[in-house]
Amino acid sequence: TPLIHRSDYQPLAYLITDIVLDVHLDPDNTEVSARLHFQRQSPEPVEELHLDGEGLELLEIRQDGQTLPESAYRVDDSGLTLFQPAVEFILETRVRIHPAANSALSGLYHAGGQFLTQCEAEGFRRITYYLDRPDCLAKFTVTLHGPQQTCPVLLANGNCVAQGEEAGGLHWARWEDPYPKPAYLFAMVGGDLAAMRDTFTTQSGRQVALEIYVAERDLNACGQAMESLKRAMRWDEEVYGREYDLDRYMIVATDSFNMGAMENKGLNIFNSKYVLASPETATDTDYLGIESVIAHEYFHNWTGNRVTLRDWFQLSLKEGLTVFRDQEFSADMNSRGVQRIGDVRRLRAAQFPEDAGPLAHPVRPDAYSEINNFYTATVYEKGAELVRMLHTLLGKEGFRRGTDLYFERHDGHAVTIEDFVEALEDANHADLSRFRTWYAQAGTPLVKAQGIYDPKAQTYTLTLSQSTPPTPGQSRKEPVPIPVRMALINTQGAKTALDGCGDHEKVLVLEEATQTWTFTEQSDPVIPSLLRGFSAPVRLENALDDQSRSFLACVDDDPFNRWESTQELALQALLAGVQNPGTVQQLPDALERALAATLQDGTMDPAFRAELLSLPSEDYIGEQMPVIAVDAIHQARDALLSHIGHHFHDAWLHLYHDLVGAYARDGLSIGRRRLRNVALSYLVFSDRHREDDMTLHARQQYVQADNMTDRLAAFQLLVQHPLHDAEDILMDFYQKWQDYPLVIDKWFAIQAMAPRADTLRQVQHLLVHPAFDWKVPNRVRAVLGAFTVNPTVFHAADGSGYAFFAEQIRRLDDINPQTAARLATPLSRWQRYDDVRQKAMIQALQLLAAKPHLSRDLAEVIQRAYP
Ligand code: BAL
Ligand code: ZN
Repeated sequence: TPLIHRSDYQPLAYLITDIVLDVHLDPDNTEVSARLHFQRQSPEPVEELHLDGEGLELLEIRQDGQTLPESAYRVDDSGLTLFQPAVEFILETRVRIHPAANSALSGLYHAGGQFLTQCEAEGFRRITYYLDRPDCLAKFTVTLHGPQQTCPVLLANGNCVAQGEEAGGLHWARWEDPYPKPAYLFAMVGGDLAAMRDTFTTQSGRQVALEIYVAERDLNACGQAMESLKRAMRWDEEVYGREYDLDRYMIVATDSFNMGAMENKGLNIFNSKYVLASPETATDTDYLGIESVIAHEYFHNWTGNRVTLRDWFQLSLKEGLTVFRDQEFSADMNSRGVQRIGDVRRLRAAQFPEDAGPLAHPVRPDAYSEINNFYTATVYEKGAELVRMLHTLLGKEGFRRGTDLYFERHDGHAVTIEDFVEALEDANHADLSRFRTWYAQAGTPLVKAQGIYDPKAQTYTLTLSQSTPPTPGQSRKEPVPIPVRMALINTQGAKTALDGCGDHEKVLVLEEATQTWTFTEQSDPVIPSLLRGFSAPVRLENALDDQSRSFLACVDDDPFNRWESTQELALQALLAGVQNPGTVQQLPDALERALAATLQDGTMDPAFRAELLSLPSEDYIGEQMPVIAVDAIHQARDALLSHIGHHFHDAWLHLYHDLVGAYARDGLSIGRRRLRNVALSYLVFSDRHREDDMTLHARQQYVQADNMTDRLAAFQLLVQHPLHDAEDILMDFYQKWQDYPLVIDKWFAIQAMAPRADTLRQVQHLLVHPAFDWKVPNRVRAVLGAFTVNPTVFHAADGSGYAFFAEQIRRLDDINPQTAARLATPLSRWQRYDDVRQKAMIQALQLLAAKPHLSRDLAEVIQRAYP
């Protein structure tokens, strides 16, 4: 499949100033009439004007009111080409499409009785012929026609300007969006939906109607979404000075969606996972997910919609910036430290491996074959880290000056990452030329730190060096400016003054391959606390002994670094256990001290304590090894869990009983639930050393819980316990929740993630379960996605996991290529495993490559994974 290169960008030869759409919704045969007003922009005439179109049946075509002769255009698989187009003209087309057969969920589709659209990145071309690229900004007017009975609600972007009834039980509604926009932000919806309504008064005093559209029975599950939306609207006014610009903000929830949500102008369409929540059906994590995704899509109204992208290579311009904004919003709404730990966990779990494998690409990629494959952790999460570093380098006020200038300059335009960086520079008279390398260069830099204390001179000298390993297509790497937030901590656990200026914390910028800093007037030996708050997306090798780490784990006032020190101690114990299974027989002293300090400190935020007491994941441990020792990692981690459980058994039991409380949704209650469930899991793991059966506690909690957080935590422990028979619990859970798709997704996923000998067989059964549906991405991800994060089963040494998985991806590719391609990416990590697994993974990739009618999406992933 051909590659599209960033360097090939050409400005539009023609503008489309207005588009008027008329859509007759029908599941099997929808007709779309489009009236496009073209104006030539290029000084020279063009021979041909190509409009994108995919899977459209052309019924009629007219130019300036006249039917166009066949000699004046050509239709092929990629669209419609007009020959020798005039300087200015009106093109009218009528096409037929088939929403019910659209299982790819791109363009207009009919699912769960609703008509929905998804146009990002290139779905609009599946609705009508168009210049389907983000720099084509047009004013949209849309008239929807649909049956009263099944589609009482007809929505599109902007304002509803007219509506009426028509013959045959039909009705219609006309929507106008006053803001010119690219087609990827277009949306329309038709269905039988109820709305939860509220209002928001903007800072300038305008009233905005807020509407969340869901199935009638879900109306009582929209509270978190609505409250989050109002908080996000207020926050964007306060922190960025950005006000909402339409009279109406609509959100529609659907169970059938490829992504988490979509920021269509004034009409967001959401995966119901990020809208619906009640205490009985949603966990605390689900509630937080809703808050952040609702905010994310809302924030796009300025970062993405009002200022949009020139081309898809700039995707991180809106995604990196908007993720940064939603992370900061969540940090302001909840605990900043815990938020940061979660963000870094996600970055390390998804982005670091991507950046270290064959799918590595810069935050601003240079080439793609299928843009849908670039909605990646690198573009999103690493992109957000780059914005965070800019924020750190310029300071809060400087960053705000920069974004103010960015909005002022580029409102209503389609721009580039370069424009963003320039606005930050110009507003601050700063030079960010070296920073640009971050956008162009793939790979995670490794920073090594070496410090020497000189008691005679009373100085502490810190040497930092950086290197970035090669990535595909980039063998040589430049140094990048790395902001390293740091402090020095003395033997009393206090931060010392740095260089006598009274500053106790500093941001060092490591720009060269190696740099040295000397801190004077250090009368005591000090321990460096480096990369505080995870101030840059790098790996840090900090040569500290266990004692110093344990000390930092107890005293560091930077929440991230305190957590990191504990994680590092746990990691060392785990890696030792992997090398030599006998070593996990006891708890290393340094780790024991760190955990004990956290267990004993009842004054600390319980959510933060829960983080401090949780072990690194199997995947994270594997990432630190040259060859991922799948089974040994699992065993070492299990062993350490059970040792910690056993060693602190009484403390866990005490916590478990002490933290009981009535269900409430405030931060403290959430933290208490989280910590209590950490205690429960250690108690269950401690079983292996004891007579008493701690699963009884889990069973009791499962039965008695009045909320999904506690119920699910217990459920997961029971279902995933390698020795426990949880058949009755599985049945009970299914029966209770069978009418709640989001809860049943959890039921599927927890089974698929169970590290048990019979899991593969179980997953095979799940795929033929009556509630399994290949057309619903959430359900597919619940089984196949969860399966890939079950290391010992997916990576079973006999290759059974890979072979099974590849078969399923082949099947899925014919139904939903975008989801198939995304799910297949774990196979790209084959180099990280032993020879036997490598062979089996490559075989799985070859099985996929040989598939007839391989989609462009999946083909590109396979091609890059195994060139
Ligand atoms: N633009 C796709 C979904 C999101 O990132 O908001
Ligand atoms: Zn986004």
